[in-house]
Amino acid sequence: MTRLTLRMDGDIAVVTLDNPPVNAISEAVRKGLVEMVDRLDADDTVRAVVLICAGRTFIAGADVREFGKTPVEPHLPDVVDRIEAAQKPWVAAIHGTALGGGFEIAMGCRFRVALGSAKVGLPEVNLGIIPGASGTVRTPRLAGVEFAVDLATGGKPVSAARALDAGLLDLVIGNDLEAAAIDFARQALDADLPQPASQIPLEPMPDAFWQASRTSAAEAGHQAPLRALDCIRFATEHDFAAAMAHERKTFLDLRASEEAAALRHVFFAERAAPKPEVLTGVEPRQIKTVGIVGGGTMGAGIAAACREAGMRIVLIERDDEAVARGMQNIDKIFTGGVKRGKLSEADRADRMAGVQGSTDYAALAQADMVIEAVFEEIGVKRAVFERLGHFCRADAVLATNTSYLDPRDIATGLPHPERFIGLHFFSPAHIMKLLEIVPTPDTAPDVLATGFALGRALKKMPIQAGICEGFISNRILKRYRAEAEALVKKGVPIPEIDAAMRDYGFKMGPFEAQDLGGLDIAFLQREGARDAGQKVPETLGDILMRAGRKGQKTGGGWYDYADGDRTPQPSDTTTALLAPHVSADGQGPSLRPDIARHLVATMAAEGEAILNEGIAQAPEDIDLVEIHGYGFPRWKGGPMFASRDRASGGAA
Ligand code: T1G
Repeated sequence: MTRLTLRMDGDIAVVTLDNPPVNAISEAVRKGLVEMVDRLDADDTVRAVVLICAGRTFIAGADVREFGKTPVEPHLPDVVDRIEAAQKPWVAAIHGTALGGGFEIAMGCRFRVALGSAKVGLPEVNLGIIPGASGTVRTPRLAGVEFAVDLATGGKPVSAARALDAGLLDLVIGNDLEAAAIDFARQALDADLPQPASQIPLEPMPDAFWQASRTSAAEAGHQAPLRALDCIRFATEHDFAAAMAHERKTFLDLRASEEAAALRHVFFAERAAPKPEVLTGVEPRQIKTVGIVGGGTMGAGIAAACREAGMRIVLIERDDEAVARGMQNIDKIFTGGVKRGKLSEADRADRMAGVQGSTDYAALAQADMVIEAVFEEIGVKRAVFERLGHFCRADAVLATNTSYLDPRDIATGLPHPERFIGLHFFSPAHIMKLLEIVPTPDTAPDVLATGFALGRALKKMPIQAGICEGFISNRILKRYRAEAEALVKKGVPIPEIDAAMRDYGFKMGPFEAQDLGGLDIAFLQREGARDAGQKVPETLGDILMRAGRKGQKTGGGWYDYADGDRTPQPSDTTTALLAPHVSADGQGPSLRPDIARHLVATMAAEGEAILNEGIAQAPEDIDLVEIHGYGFPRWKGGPMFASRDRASGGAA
């Protein structure tokens, strides 16, 4: 329920907007603001107006839920213009995040004051659109063209201090925002009012600036940043009215685009996934101390991520030397943060002070959760959990980080199996956001809720996955790679397949990625399955592995690599090795868009099977797994979204 309330503080009107959860600008808000301007303009007792918001934040933008619908008057640009033209000056009082249309409304006000903790920004490009209510026209007038280009094409909010420095704010306030804003308004009346933003002149910029800006805007991989840049440039070369018309036309064009639909799909999917409805009301267990068994790359990454979230860490390794190595691996991560300026030396020391290393499982006696990250072999894992079952509290959550093994096999014989769960992290675990949460049939609901709570605490994207080989992520990856190899067998050149997926928006194609990570990892999985008696067909990757071609680490895999150079070079050796398996009749797709469409449809087909088997809870979860686990381009929405027309039988 939207409320726009008015109270008078002497001759200053205080207008408070209350539209939970983030004061998004709905149709009712737009109408209410215009009515309020008319009302206060007509009231002679009012000399100035403070616009402030209730709840957690100033207006966080237009209501994204209205984007799929036909725009309804009053349109936001007109609301902003109406506020700017008000007879009494309006002062925006900002806390939280004034974003998108929220900041555009603030720029329509004559003044802007903010708490020091506030942020302002124009994140529209993250939704595949551009600011549509003067963000590309007023921002350069207030803060200069360069700052406006960074803000509108980068989509990242800036601190109140930076915004003040740039000229976007008039005052930064320590506390009591409303009282300070009222005082500011009263004092402002004693001086000449500044020009409205729309009347501040704009200087054209040299071509070189626009070329350089274009290059960096293009790095986003989709069109919105480039279109925002175009609107800012147009604003420097035309008058306000023409610039507003150009911005509006661009905004409406992008608002209807496939990329904007995809990015909205991802926006809502990312907010739904970490809070599954089935867990509503289920209280997670408190996690303050986390044990990590295994201090290798994965264990150290998980330890660093948990420590960064404020948890105490107990690292367990098999001997003192391994403990020392594990501690170093964790310290290296925090030292990296110091080198990148993210952490101070004191921060690093504080982080490490919260990490205890030991060879004695008794050190886990008080751990609330223990995550195992040891070698991917069933015997090794079972031995770890046998000891955990003995040394840990009965209510300690015990988790395996296995990628491929069946968690039920690992938990065999474990006392209190209800507290066991799979937590599949992705390497590097302190960076990759995807976390697959894999309950067994015995896992208690509050333990599942604890997995999700851990994911949220670590600022990851927690997605529930059922038990099958590879869960959601590696099962689709395996199918994707197999289909890419099938295209090679049909005569589609390896470099063309990789180029097709890069053109589609991936940072790397399937073969380049395998060379980077190493062909040996998947090869060992296949060999392990074969040793266990499973029928696993020979793959092209097996042929390369048996020829010693593991990828970059051996100077050659699918591609050749010159010494010290990581640039993939087409390989005659690989061509010769695979020639007996490549048909000459070239049945595969030849155009890159067709190659990409075929491989994305293959991922979606596997996703459909995963949904039908109940391994994934929703198609959105599958899209998020691919986006956050394997770099599927966000502006394509994920394989399920990208192939949705195909699934419904529509034109793809
Ligand atoms: N519209 C509708 N709902 C929104 C929303 C929005 N803009 N932003 C957030 N929500 C909901 C969200 O779905 C969730 O709902 C709850 O608020 C908390 O969000 C013309 C057209 C503001 C920094 O892009 O960046 O203005 O799941 O979990 O982590 O130029 O939300 O609880 O039911 O993310 O504290 C521009 C998008 C729009 C801002 C808060 N604005 N939002 O983060 O909470 S385009 C944006 C955010 C525009 C004009 C154009 C973040 C946040 P539920 P949350 P958070």
